[in-house]
Amino acid sequence: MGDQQIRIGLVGYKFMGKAHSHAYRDLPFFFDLPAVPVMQAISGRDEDGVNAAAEKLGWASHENDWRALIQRDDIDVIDIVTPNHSHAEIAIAALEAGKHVLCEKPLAISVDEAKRMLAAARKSGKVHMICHNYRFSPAVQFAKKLIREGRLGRIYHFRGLYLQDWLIDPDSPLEWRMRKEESGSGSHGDLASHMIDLARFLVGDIDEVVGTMETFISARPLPEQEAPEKTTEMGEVDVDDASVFIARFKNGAIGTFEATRFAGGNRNGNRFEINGERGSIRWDLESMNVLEVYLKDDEPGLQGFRTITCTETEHPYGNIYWAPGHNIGYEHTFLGLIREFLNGIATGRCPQPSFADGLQNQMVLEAVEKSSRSRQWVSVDG
Ligand code: 4PW
Repeated sequence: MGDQQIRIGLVGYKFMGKAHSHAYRDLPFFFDLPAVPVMQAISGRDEDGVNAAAEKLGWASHENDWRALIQRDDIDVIDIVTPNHSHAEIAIAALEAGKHVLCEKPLAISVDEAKRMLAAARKSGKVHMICHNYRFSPAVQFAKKLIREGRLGRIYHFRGLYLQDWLIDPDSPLEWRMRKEESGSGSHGDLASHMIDLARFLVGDIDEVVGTMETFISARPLPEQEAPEKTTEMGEVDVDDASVFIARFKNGAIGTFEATRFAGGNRNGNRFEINGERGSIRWDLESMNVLEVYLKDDEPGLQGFRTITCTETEHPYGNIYWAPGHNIGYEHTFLGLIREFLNGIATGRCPQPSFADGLQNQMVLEAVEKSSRSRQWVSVDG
């Protein structure tokens, strides 16, 4: 194990805070890292909440203001897991203070913000990465390998679905993910951004889009802390509940994307199918170790999708955790990503997906939003 330490400051501590904290804790258990992460400090506005999180998640200290975290000279990395509207301000301040930055997705709430974040990252010379963790599933990495090797030939189709159902109940209370001011968009930035990242990673850049977005339930009960006396008080949902779009890729492929929080029975169904001239592949997060592969050159009579569990030495990231054949889970996608981030800091190179990928992603998101308003095809590059 290397002697170098990388001291982390985490801003936020809820769902993604837990996922990132778990990764920092587990990485040294699995790997001989060139630089070991030290869980130095966590920040959050609520003293009781952040104190309890620091203790539970294993952080050495805590702050009540992210600005105090950034000012500390015993912190090398700022890791941002806060609501989307705060990403730009925190990331830019952190980069200007000389910190490396890992940021949750979507990078920002607008293309303009994302551009400013990338400019600050480039000016700082620091390592920057956006947390599109699903790239680091071994089956997705194996899909990339097959495509890179030309096993599917020319790609014709990308078909992506990201289906959740946690908002189907109209009594489900309003929270930041349903408020445009804080989230930028709804299922679009939250779920479609992951599909866009996988599509860009596996197929290539998107040229133009046409899409539509819908809000099925536009008023929801305010959460208890905002309406303690009147639990029936309602607040406005001003983001999409679902977004669908068609895309033309720069390499001539075409794609369809559907993101929704209203697909009953689908808790976290992140799926894609890719069809090429020589074969097809399919992946589903809910069976994330498996890649289904069809190769056109297979013997007649034996043709069809074969089910490959990507836990062998031949599968990138396949058996880096356990011995071949031993499955891994959702949490390992964060280990894979953060391992690349730490290696990037140790070696002075910026891993992908970087803020440049985050900006490209934001440009696709925003083009779909424009298309939904204008009902026209919109070019991603403007
Ligand atoms: O990656 C997914 C997110 O974009 C997550 O696992 C859950 O759904 C939490 O936020 C969204």
